[in-house]
Amino acid sequence: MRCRIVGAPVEDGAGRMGCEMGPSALRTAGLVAALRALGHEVVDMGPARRARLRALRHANAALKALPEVAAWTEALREAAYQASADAMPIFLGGDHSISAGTLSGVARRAAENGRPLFVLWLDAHPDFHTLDTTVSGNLHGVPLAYASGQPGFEGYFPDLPARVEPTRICTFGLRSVDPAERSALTAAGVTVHDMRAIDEHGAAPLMRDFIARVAAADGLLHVSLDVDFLDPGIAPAVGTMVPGGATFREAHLVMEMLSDSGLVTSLDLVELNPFLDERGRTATLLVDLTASLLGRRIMDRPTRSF
Ligand code: 5AB
Ligand code: MN
Ligand code: MN
Ligand code: MN
Repeated sequence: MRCRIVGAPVEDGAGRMGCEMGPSALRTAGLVAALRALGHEVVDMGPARRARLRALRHANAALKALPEVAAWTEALREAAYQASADAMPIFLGGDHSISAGTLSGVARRAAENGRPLFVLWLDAHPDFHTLDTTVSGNLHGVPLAYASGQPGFEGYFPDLPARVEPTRICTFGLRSVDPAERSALTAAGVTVHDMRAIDEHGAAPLMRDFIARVAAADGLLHVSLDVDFLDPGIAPAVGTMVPGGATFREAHLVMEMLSDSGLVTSLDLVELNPFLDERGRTATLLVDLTASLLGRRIMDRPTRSF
């Protein structure tokens, strides 16, 4: 497979600084070499560049860095559209606001190719706020709402070339959902596999069902991996620690099942804050998870699943 690495050194959407260093840390942790060792052709596109800022005023006074995030969304939408023409793009965040751009770019590509786009959102949070409902004003909390066409972004974020159908989104690992997000997720018909569901059923059957749906629809699959999907005990490099996240093996199992499915067509690695890491262990874990997603196996064959 051909992978295109796209740097998205963005931290305007997060509540604290540091995510801008994410792409460097992932490169330092050996992302490119790990993918090449698996036999993939890797093209490093270097960092995307923000589009021009426009003055924007909004009634929600809490909003932070709206012009910056809107301009990044515009640039990353274009980068994602281009990079997905002939390869699997891997976007190195940057905070999660980058997914407003990456998702809208791959959604346009999918629409032009006549393929339904599915999204697996691996995160402690659904990031389903609109510009009107966010209380913190941190725009890494809105990308999924924007990309799936929730109201209130018109005139602020770039117009959506194609929206992600909310019923084709599966959020996985949630354990911090704000009241406005809860009602909006339900109304939109987004699948929610929260941490309780993972505890009760295990990650495997939930993933198997979702993968089967994507396969049955001949869909494309975008995976968005927020570091806080992982338990902070194994992934300390996050701005907001939410206890009770996915374990090391749960996370690898998700990646291994996705790898076996052969369905994943694009990937975000987001919210890594290297300033908060411990001797690179979170960056290294993200590289290892990406390797599992792209074919690294314990044995030289898929493990038999029952
Ligand atoms: B992340 C919160 N819902 O709106 C908000 O890390 C958290 O990309 C957003 O998932 C977390 O600020 C955004 C409380
Ligand atoms: Mn997130
Ligand atoms: Mn999160
Ligand atoms: Mn975060």
